[in-house]
Amino acid sequence: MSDFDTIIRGGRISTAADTFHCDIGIRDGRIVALGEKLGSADEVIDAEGHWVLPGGIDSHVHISQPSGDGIVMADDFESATRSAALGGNTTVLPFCMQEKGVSLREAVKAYHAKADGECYTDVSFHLIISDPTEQVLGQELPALVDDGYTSFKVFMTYEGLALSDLEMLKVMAVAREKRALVMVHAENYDVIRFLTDQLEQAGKTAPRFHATSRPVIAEREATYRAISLAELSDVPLVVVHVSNREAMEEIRRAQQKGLKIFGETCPQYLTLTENDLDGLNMEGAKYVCSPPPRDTDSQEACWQGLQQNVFSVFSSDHCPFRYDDPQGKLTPKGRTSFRWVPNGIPGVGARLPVLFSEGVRKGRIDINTFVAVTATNHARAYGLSARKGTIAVGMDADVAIWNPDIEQTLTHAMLNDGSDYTPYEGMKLTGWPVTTLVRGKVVARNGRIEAPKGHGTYLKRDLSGYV
Ligand code: DUC
Ligand code: ZN
Ligand code: ZN
Repeated sequence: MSDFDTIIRGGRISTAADTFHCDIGIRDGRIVALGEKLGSADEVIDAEGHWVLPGGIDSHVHISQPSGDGIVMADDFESATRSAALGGNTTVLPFCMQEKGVSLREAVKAYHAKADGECYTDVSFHLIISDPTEQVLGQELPALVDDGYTSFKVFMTYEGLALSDLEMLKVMAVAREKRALVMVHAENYDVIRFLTDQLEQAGKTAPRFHATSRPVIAEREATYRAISLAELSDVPLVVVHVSNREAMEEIRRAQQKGLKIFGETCPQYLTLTENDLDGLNMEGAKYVCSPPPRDTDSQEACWQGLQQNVFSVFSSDHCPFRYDDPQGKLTPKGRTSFRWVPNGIPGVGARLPVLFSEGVRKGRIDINTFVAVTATNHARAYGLSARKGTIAVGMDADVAIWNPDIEQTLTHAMLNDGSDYTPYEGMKLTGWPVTTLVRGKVVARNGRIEAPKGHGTYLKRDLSGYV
């Protein structure tokens, strides 16, 4: 009988803290040994010349989320977690969205039904609170936190989702009581509504004006307000998908005051600008997401946020719609104004290669920061660090093995998601995750899926390490 089920031999391992060379011994899905020249195994994976990292945890993805009015998301759980695994991820955290008038419990039940048996990576769900009724706040939400749904997102914009300040305070009061973690989409709804109407009246309806309708001021103001409400409520807060310097500086200021305010940024804010929304005809719709990509100074600020620990997590905000599809971005229902273009872009498969290449290989961040912002900090923030997010004895064997030197041009075909484009098409990338193991099983290798769908399981979470 072999000593281990699997040995990953001879790789260069990096965690959020250290880099060292050794073998990894895996049994029953967990790391049981780190050492030199470990004995025998049923499968030995040669990692000589490769970098061995904790599998990515993408804590901000949208999968099979109801998107309203004839619009359909491009990914279900099978295709999204397939792309995630091919891109070096081992866990994703999508949002289970409550629609107005629907109970949270019902929403959670429906979402589990979509995910069960469909996943290649492990999954867990945040909640989106859109209808904070007395029943939701008093009964359902507290019970769901006890059941392992320990984080929830609130929106300050979008019809059907935006909460008033009063409603946000009520949600935060539950979070304080239950020690749950609140995430916020911070953009000023009234500013966006006002500017959208004005732009349309002036005939300015092209995708580019999506960015004009959601200026930095709208994000900065809402960020400041959300932080203020969190301070008043005495709760930690994650400001998600931060796109620019002013919002980043609001978060830094709060952190310097000693508040538990955390920041997240995403690949689109490091690599795209609002000029990408300028494509011919409706091509710019491919880049419509919210907040929108900004300018090169904003990109620089987002890099600084990662370098200086203002942002602790780097997520994809994968929110996929097909482009050339009546249910997607291109003139939904024949409507041509940017107002109707579904907000969101795909990125779950591209997130890690883009940051590895643009960040680590170009010398903007070191490999330990890469691991922290793509895996370890996500596990800590969202109550998974007892099992996930690092390479250590006793942890789940969630591992991505990288060829750090391979040079490729990114194409949508490499990502294997349900969309029909990637906003990162044509990027020259150095480094790629060649093998991904989820709880010790090879799920993706050399661009192919090897595990059956359903290997990925649902994770009940502990309370956040940030609370
Ligand atoms: N917010 C998200 O979190 N994702 C996609 C679109 C949006 O507005
Ligand atoms: Zn959002
Ligand atoms: Zn999102």
